[in-house]
Amino acid sequence: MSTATESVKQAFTSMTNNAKVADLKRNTVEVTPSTGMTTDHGVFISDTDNWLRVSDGENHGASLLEDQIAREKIHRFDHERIPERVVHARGTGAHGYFKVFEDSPASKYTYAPVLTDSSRTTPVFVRFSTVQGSRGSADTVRDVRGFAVKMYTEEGNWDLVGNNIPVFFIQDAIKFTDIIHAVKPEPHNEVPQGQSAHNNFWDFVGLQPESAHMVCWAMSDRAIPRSFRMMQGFGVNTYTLINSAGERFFVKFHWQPELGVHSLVWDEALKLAGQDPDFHRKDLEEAIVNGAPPKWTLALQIIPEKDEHNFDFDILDATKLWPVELVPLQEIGEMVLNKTVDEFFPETEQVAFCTSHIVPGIGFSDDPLLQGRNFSYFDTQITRLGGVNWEQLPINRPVCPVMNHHRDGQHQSYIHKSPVNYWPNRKGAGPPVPVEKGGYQEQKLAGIKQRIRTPKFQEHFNQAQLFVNSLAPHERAHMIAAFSFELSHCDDPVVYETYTKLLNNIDFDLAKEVAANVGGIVPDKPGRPNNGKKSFGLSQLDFAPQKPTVKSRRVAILLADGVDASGVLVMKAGLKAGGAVPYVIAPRRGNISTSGGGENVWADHHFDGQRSTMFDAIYIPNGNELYGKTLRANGQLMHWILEAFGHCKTIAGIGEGSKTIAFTLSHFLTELSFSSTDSDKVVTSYGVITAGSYSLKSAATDVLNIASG
Ligand code: HDD
Repeated sequence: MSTATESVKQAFTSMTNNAKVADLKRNTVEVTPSTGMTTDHGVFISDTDNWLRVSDGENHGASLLEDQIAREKIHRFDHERIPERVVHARGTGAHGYFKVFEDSPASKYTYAPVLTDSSRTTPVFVRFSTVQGSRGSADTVRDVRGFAVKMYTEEGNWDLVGNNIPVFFIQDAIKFTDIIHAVKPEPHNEVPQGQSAHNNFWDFVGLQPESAHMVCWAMSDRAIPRSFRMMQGFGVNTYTLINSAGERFFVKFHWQPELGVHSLVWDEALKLAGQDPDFHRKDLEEAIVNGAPPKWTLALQIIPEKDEHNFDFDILDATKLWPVELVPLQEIGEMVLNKTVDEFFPETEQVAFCTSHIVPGIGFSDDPLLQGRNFSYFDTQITRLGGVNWEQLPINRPVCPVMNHHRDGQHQSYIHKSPVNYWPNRKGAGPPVPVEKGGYQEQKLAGIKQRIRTPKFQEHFNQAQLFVNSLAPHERAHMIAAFSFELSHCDDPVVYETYTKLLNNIDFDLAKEVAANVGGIVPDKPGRPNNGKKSFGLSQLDFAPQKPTVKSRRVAILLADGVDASGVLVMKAGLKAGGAVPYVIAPRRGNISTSGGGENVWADHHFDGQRSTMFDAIYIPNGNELYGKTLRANGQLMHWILEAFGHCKTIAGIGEGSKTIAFTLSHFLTELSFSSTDSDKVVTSYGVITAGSYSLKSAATDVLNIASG
């Protein structure tokens, strides 16, 4: 998919001044053609194609087990796979950096240099993921997206292991096994893959109303992002910060994408899952390689410790967000992802995050979900990465020194030069010794041991209403469609009836519509009154990019023999200048003849090799009369136009191109009239407003400006 050459990629990579990337070089193997092939123990191999066997030269005899070369090759292959992550198995990652703004207010709240020192550039590795599916599942399924950030700070690694949704399904980590068992493929037949649309998930969430708020987010457009680059990230849990005066604050972390928040529409997501299951993975790589590195602002929500109980929800409850009207966002720095990995397995697969990895100046809260997470992440890596030394793996090791008395274990790769491996020891002050001010000091403990949930943890619908009330009409329509799709896939009436009943506690009209669609019991009165509240930042429309841009947007230029070459070249150059990624698509891949006998145009793909779903916009240039006729006789091209129109994408054309667009749309959508069939005019179309339409409209304007310029 990538259009950039390897050399561009390398040039870009070498621009990256990144301490972690430099550290990884210690383990990076430069594979050169002149290097002879060896076994793992370093002996040269002269034949890797034929197993050593008994033969008289004419006939094959038995293959010999003594062939170390053959045995080693098969051994190594037999053990290539490791257990996939028990959740978030499907994902992709990239390197980058985090930098604090010069006017960051963070030092009021924390002494952590990573959040306060604007002279630092902290290397990061970020892994985005889906939750439910296996390692090979499709990218565009309806699911929560993981947003895990590892910051390699000078004080140790800080892992902010978040999602693209600010709340979670459960309040207490002890329920994690249940929610994950319920959402994962069902145990008797391992169905479905990459979906929550099945009995067990809806059965569980119907009986566990604390999930109501998060379920609404998961049924919203947030769960089908256009790109990892166009979604927010949230630490979700409540952490704490401590400043140099010893004052403590509760904090929530937010990543705000520079490109705004955009989603696919469901039909696109479904189709892409088949047409290009790696759509998001490739999108991230393509943007970085083409010089459009994604960027996020890190913002904090801060609550002083003394105000902990001043809210009508519990600020330690991960099923609740902190409305920005009550706790404003404070921007403190930005993160840029500007380097792709060199090899997927040692970097993206072996990277391991732990919520328990925090650095001095940052602390935990008593959030019961976070407390349980702090146990789980370290633990799971022991199985996944084969032992306790997984933090020594190149991608996981800190860029600052690591020194302690932990020893041995499987895959120990450090050699410690010391006669003692315990503390205290007769060497007295000999290293390593505990230091005066280390991490993990700012813990507050109170209370009596009990298995309880406090009263505020027992209110589950207020914020679900807040979310639903805040959606734009089209977002609400998408949500109704999503609930209806999912519950239609549940064939047990107990399941869909229970859930539609629960929905009535959130929104009467929503519940009525969904129940009618899926065969639930249509309610005749609301389950509880609507609180009528809304909050900023819950609708995606609140995240329009500050500067609309076509940067990194994929544009398909559709054409055929007889096209006007200059029109294509000008548009391509214009799009590239704007940072967009144009592809030429024609009835066949290869040279396409142009009108007037000019130079041929190279088509990157044929009409059936790609689909409109893979692009943000389509453009059809002008050409000669025969060209126009050819276009208008091509059913596949018409499908491109109609599908793109249905997904509310920018469609632009000039001359025969615009005629073709107008012909197609007015032919198939007879109730719409397109006045402009004038061959000098540019025709564009946007369908009904849907998620993402803001950016697409802006993109349209930009495309047209570029085209007309
Ligand atoms: Fe988790 C992975 C995010 C609750 C247990 N989780 C994992 C990843 C992300 C999250 C992004 C993938 C990390 C990667 O890319 O390697 N998890 C969350 C968020 C949660 C959350 C935002 C709620 C606030 N998780 C959660 C709970 C538990 C876990 C309550 C267990 C008690 N999560 C895990 C895990 C995983 C994991 C089993 C699987 C792979 C891994 O950790 O490294 O330990």
